[in-house]
Amino acid sequence: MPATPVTSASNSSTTLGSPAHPRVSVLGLGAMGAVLAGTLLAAGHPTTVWNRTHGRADTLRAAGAIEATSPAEAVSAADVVIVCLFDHASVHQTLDPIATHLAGTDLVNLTTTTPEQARELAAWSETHGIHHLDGGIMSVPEMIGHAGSEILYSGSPEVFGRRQDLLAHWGASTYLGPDAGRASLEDLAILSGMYVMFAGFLHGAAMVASAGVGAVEFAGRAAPFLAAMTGGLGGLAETVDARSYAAPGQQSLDFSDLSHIVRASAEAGVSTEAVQMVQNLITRQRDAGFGTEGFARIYESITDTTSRSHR
Ligand code: FVH
Repeated sequence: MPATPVTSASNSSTTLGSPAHPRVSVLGLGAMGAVLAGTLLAAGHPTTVWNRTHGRADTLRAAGAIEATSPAEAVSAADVVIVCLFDHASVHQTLDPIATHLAGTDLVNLTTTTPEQARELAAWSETHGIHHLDGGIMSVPEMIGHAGSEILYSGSPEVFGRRQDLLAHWGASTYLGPDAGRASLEDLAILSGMYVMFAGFLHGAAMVASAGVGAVEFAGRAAPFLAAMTGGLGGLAETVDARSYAAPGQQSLDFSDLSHIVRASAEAGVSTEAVQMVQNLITRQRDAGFGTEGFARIYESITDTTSRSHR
């Protein structure tokens, strides 16, 4: 949370923005919304905030933000409206009643939604004359405004162009094109990789626990190896883009067979689900005669949904 008060932000009727510091309103002061608002306030933007439950704006108010009593009041004081709520339903519950107030404003939705939900919000915005940009936050609140923070955007190129300087206060901004669903798609795709990796790590931790090894001790050995393995992602990606899996030097599917890991998991008395999921993807390709091809070939098991029932 910023410590710097914004002295110009004394009340909503007299606060004026400037080309360098347009007026912003942030709807939603959860863990992420509060940090997004605080960062803009610290950067000198006249900042109005609103949260469904009263009492979450105290620190921001003390730092110079204006607390609006309703979403309508909040957006009427803004050139740019930032939305960071729980989910797609809460976005509509908040914005639908104030669509007419939002007409003509730039709306940046940073709530995590599915790609189709982002496209739906883009269509809804267009119907109401609202300029919509969607964002996928690839950071946790502590990272916002610091090195390593990144937000993916897609939707209106005009909003991204107009508001690039403002967005830069939160971290690196990457614009992925006019399809409003693209930022969400890439956000959730990256998170898929993270969650499957975390599940694999926890699976390993459960295996070694059977020998009395603590998860912290295990993490000390697993983390460097897993970090080194991410260096192989580029090679996998090239193979997938070429759709040519017979690459010499790559680990074959026959070699990658996980039956020993599945068996060791059962012997350790833990669920085999996490590793069996990968084994199923491998088995489908080996059964189809591709055992000598590279591990990246399991991409075909993932994209060919028709063969799922044959495993
Ligand atoms: N926190 C994180 O690390 C991640 C990083 C990646 C992106 N996510 C997404 O950001 C959205 C907000 O996340 P958050 O961490 O701020 O979430 P909470 O702290 O749970 O705050 C939720 C806010 O939403 C308000 N809210 C919920 N339902 C409604 C509703 N029906 N109408 C209006 N507001 C609603 C809630 O208000 P209240 O409970 O205090 O009244 C909070 O302000 C989210 O999409 C993450 O996936 C964060």
